[in-house]
Amino acid sequence: MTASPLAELARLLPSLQLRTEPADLEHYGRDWTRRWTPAPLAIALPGSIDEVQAIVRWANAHRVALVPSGGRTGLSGGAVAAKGELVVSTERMNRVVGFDAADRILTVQPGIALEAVHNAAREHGLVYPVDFAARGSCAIGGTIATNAGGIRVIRYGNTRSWIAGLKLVTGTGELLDLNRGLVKNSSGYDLRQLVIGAEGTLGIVVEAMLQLTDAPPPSNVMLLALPSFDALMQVFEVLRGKLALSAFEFFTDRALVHVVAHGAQKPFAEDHPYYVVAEFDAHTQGTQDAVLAAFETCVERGLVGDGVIAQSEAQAAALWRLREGITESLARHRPYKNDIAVRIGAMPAFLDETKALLAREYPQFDVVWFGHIGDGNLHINVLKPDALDDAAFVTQCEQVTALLADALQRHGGSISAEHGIGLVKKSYLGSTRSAAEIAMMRGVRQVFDPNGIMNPGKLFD
Ligand code: 2HG
Ligand code: ZN
Repeated sequence: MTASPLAELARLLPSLQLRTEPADLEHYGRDWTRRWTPAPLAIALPGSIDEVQAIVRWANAHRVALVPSGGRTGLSGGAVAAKGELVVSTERMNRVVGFDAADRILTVQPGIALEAVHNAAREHGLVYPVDFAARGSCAIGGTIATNAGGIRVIRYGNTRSWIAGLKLVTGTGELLDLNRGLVKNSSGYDLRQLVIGAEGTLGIVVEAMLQLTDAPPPSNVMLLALPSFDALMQVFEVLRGKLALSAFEFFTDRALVHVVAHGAQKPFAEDHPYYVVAEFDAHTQGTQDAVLAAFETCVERGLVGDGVIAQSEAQAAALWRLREGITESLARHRPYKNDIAVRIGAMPAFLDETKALLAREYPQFDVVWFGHIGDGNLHINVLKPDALDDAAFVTQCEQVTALLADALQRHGGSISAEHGIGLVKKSYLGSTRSAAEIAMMRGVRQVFDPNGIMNPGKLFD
């Protein structure tokens, strides 16, 4: 690549912020996967939809690959730029565009952080219910690109359920205004839903209409220690029958070891194999009784080893930290991430089988399981042993993922639940989607992006 296409871009758009400093290439070229060496051509920080369109048209003319980039908190390599691409960062497009009270729609630019969306919604007495630990750093555009899930999917569903409309600059530079906030719109293909989860391969989301909803009633949190995964599933059944659950999250003893080593408070004197953080509405007089009844049922059936209910907001936050702090606590072990989904009913068999398989075939690995059990989503992090070099570790982890992919195929699951396919899971896409489906996805991509400039090499080659 010569410098001239970039010089041409600078000439075309004199007010466009373009960065080529090595520190910027390094910073914007990587995401939280940290596996690839960043090597972008340059970083563009457009400030308007017009600038994004002009960049895409320029990229088509010069066949320059573009990597749409938000908070780069992704765990599948979807925002990595390691092959001379132009990173198109939405960082400067981070404003609330407007609020429509009648429709309860907050319109935002794509670079706004999820937490800023939460705060803006709260100012209107409402909530945007998608939530997860990276809320302070991730950008809403990235959550749309991956159809992010998070901790309250059992009540609210994924990002997909909350996007009332979006504006997309397609791979040809066309601006599409999709769905425009309509609740009902039975007028053919819902292109908005195609874009959600497309990992930036169809275009760049330049504006989103977020559906807000009523703030939930006050909640409380309990932490339970459980003797087995089977018990955990039974506890889920009991609790969802007796309480209005908004989250049901789990982690294993290994996750607890790491999160405690990272500064969280050890919750119980004894060790237990499994733990659950359950959040539930706690606004009615009857809740206290229901909680006690649920807890008693679980104890009578021998399902619970120990338990605690938060007595204050600070305690609730401390219990949540045990779950939400896991990713950060594992980061220094350079974990290889797996983010799988199976139907809830298939989870015990999948977990028992794969946990035993991994312990037998890869005893050298510390494998940390945690995730969103209420919606069938398990995070399986394989930690790098100090003795193993990076390349050997990745090779072995890819064998682990191949085993998981095989088990997922048998159990009817998916190789990515909420993190996307990106670069990390690209070679396993065929274990989750049929050849016919992948061929159709390629066809769709061809329509939106005939020159293949949008995030090439992600999702599929
Ligand atoms: C979570 O649920 C995130 O905490 C991150 O999806 C999961 O680090 C992971 O593997
Ligand atoms: Zn998660």
